[in-house]
Amino acid sequence: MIQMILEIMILVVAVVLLCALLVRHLPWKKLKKRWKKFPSSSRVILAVALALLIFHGGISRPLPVHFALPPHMQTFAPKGVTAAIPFLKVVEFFIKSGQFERVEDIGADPNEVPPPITRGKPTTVELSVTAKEVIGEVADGISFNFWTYDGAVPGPFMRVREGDTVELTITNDPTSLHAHNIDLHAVNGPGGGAALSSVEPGETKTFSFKAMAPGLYVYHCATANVSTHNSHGQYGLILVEPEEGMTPVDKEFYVMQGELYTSGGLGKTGLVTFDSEALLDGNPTYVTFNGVVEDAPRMQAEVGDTIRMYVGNGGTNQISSFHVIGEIFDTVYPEAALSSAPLHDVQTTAVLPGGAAIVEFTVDVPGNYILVDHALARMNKGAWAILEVTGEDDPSIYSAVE
Ligand SMILES: [Cu+2]
Repeated sequence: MIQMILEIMILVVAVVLLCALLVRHLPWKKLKKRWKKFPSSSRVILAVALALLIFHGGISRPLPVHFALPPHMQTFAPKGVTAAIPFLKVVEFFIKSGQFERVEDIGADPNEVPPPITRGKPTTVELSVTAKEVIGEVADGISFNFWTYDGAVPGPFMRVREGDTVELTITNDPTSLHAHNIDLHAVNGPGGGAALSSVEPGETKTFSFKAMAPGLYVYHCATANVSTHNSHGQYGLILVEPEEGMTPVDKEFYVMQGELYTSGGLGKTGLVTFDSEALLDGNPTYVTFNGVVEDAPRMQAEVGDTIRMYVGNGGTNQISSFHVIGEIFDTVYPEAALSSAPLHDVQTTAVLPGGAAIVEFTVDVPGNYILVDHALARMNKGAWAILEVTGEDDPSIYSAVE
């Protein structure tokens, strides 16, 4: 957006200078005399020709493409809402940018998984989230205005049991500039909750739904333009445990892939702005696990640990080819379908935008295991995270040969 404003300013200055030059040097009196010598019919033809030329240019391409799109963007989403942030909201953001909370670590902690549910019957569970627009760093020195649930990307991991009634309260923080809501894929009902949960800044609403089917489900903001809200960081996972519960493991982790679309390209430092064209092109600047390019391992385990990863894809556009370098998944629940038969001995599993998978494996050898989207160029955009494993070596499984 800043780039666009600068370009318009440069254009205006250039036009003013050009006009000044014309006023100063063109022989206006001579031109006026010659114009009068034109027959009136020729004058009309010339005027119409010039008007057509200008008008045609105005319709087909009024401005160079790279800054023509956002302010005049036309897209075909419901109600014609475009992917660009409304201009007045952008201005409001820069006026009020001091009021946004600066979050030190915007990336959700992959260890923050609520404990397994031990009760044997359904109940009513009260959950709450706060939609909050904050400023955080996707990588060192690269800040972005994230739109979040509870100030982190992804939002909090929710855990309920099949048959539970969930009463979900959503508050939109008073500092927000935009309305938000929540659409949970675990909901049966129009909008997945979005229709009942749309909150203006400062507003709170509660709705309830019955968790009817076990599985691991994505939730996200579904306020128009949906992909704009989604790609600012508003997504998370809710686990609906089956009646019999999840089999016990030593470690559970919460990992969610997501995309960020920013102007100025990969590595541009400072407060970078949202790039709606890149979003529509499906070409993210950053692809991350849990919101940020990792600067230190966030997951630890011991040799022999059984590990379960709840893996989601907040999107907006790309399918994740989820793989852990140096491991084979003992068990995978494709598409997180807990009622279906799992797969065994899997190398890479697809995690669709707005979808999830559950993978389980045992770590046999110490060292660093890198989680990736195996569309490996995305590693250069940040799509990796490290599981650090300590413990006894086992040369019978993995060793150098002298
Ligand atoms: Cu939103």
